[in-house]
Amino acid sequence: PGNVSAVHSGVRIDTNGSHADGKSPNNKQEFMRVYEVLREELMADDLIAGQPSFSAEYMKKMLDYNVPGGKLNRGMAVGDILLHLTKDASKQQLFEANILGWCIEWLQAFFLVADDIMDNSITRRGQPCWYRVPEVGLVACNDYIILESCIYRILKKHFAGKSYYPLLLDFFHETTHQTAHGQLLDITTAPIGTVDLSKYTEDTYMRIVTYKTAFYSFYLPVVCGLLVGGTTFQDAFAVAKDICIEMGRYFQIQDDYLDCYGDPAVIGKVGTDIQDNKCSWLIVQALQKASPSQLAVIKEHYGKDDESSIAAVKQTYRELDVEAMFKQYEQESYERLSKLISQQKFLPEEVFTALLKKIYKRQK
Ligand code: GPP
Ligand code: MG
Ligand code: MG
Ligand code: MG
Repeated sequence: PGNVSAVHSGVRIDTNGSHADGKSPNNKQEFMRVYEVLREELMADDLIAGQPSFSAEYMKKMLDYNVPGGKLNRGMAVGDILLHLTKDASKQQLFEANILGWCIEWLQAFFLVADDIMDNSITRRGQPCWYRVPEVGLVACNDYIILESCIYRILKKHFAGKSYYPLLLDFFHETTHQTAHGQLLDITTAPIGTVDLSKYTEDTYMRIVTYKTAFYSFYLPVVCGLLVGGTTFQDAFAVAKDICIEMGRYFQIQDDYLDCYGDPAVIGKVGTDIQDNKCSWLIVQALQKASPSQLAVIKEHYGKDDESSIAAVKQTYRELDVEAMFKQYEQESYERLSKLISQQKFLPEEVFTALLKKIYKRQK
């Protein structure tokens, strides 16, 4: 055993019936090979292969630019979760987990191409945002539709025969619905040209981050791992949801922190939350502590796209030591999560501790 490989679109993937090596974690090289399999399958589609070559070439370039270049935390998590869930997962199951991992990376690519247009962002993953590539521009709107449609072609090809196929489809659709409504709240809390600081409440903030980030970034990977692993136990899903939502909130609060305090060379993107008028964790905290004169500075400068206004807001953050508030929140959040994880009895702790370890005190 171990030397029988299935050939998928010319790329060899080891999927024979023997067990995946439960001791070694899912590896990145293998995960990248699955990307190539999926991309080649998509490109071999009758419709796409029949297009004039410049169109097929555009598609391939668009996929390579937007799908594989991130940290791959979400995508790789599905296989990791499967391996933590069951020590005797088969290689075929690991392959399926990695395919679902890529579906989540495709979903993320769809969201990011769209989000960067809405946020008027500059760079993403160390390169210009896709819509800023000269020959792309607003064709990016069609591209994110194509990115989303790829998910359902991949799911159909690889999962249509599975008993959990309807559940998978429903989870991807439901997650898109949740994320889009989180995004709607994010955008409508920050209308261009008007700053209404009374909108920036803790409650609105928590709704934004729960819906725009937590479901697709944490709950969806865990659900995919559970389904491939054969879990149908409802209590396991309920526990996973609670923990993943808490972890997703923490993750987005880190994203808001890094938008202002992160190093663009490390995070691969330039922060725009202050000039974009965003309901960020930092401004919500600052507003709760600000003196009347600091409030006046924020009112005057928040949401203005010029360097001196951005600097004035950052100066107020420094005076209030918002950075220390974040560090304190980070510690409390880590402790709360660790407790939630150890208190539940339905799933192995490593399913969640491995996720948490990857993001705790992250710099990017
Ligand atoms: C992160 O917000 C949330 C998303 C990328 C989800 C977008 C959802 C859509 C339906 C388009 P962010 O703007 O803080 O992310 P970043 O800092 O990476 O731009
Ligand atoms: Mg953004
Ligand atoms: Mg955004
Ligand atoms: Mg952000």
